[in-house]
Amino acid sequence: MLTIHDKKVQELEERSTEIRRDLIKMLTNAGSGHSAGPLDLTEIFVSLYFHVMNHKPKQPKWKHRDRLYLSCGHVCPIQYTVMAHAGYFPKKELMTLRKLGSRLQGHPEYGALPGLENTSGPLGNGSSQACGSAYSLRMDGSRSHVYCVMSDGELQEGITWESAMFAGKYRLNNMTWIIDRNNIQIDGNTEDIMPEEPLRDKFEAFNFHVMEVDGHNIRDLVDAIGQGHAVTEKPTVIIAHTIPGKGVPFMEYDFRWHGAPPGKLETETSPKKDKQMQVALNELRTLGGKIESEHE
Ligand SMILES: Cc1ncc(C[n+]2csc(CCOP(=O)(O)OP(=O)(O)O)c2C)c(N)n1
Ligand SMILES: [Mg+2]
Repeated sequence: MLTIHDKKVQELEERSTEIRRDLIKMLTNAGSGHSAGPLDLTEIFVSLYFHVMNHKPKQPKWKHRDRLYLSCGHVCPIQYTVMAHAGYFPKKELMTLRKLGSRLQGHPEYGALPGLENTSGPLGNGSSQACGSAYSLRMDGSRSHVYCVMSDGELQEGITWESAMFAGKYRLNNMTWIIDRNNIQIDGNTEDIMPEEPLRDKFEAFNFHVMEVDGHNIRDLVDAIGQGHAVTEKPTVIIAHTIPGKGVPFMEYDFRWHGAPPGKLETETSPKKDKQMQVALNELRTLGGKIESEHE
């Protein structure tokens, strides 16, 4: 049974702040990349890698590991940052994001970096990759659990629903999907571009066990994941409600930060480009957590 103590929640909250700070620095240094999704997925990735998943960073191919399939590949800066903190590769490599020859490309490539389970970027594919993995692990009698992190924009891809149909039919109860329900996609708000609601009803119709949580509340996330483990005969989907750009107020709720790093976009409410990284780092202090340096 998956549980979490108050002290651990606090530790993971502090870790989340440190990770958001590293994210801001790496994105600014790269000069391109996505900000909104990675910032809002921080607690989800921190909970998975630092509490939920059974894995060994120094033995990335360990047979009994849980598997994490990232479907919306463009949010990989958060996965890279959390993996570096977890010990998969040196933290200093984060500064090579999107550079020529780097292992940390703008969309993840299977085989490039130890610990990645799949290649992603074309939206929608991760859910079917996760289904194949969950199905075959079950055939092997494995106790490993399969997680798939996906975005709400991906729910507009037909393949997502094909894989949902498969997961429902084969009752893949060794699989949990976590949807980043941040309500934005590349060009605007999801409900304006292609309405997705009622999501809960849709997933229930596909034979999923559905839960909804605040995607920034580590305790609620961990509890929901634990409840999902206990479900028999059905896959689980957790609709995680998040705030795009979470932690950096001038980015929050604004879809224009979907694909822009600090320093590359000026909005009515943002600081001037050259001040954005510093302002973002200062604002993150108010979220709490350990501060590595008073002078960036
Ligand atoms: C099949 C496919 N179509 C289009 C794209 C281009 N694209 C990349 S991200 C994105 C927005 C999708 O929305 P979401 O994943 O919810 O983005 P976020 O919440 O991170 O802003 C689009 C259309 C793509 N990567 N793959
Ligand atoms: Mg989205």
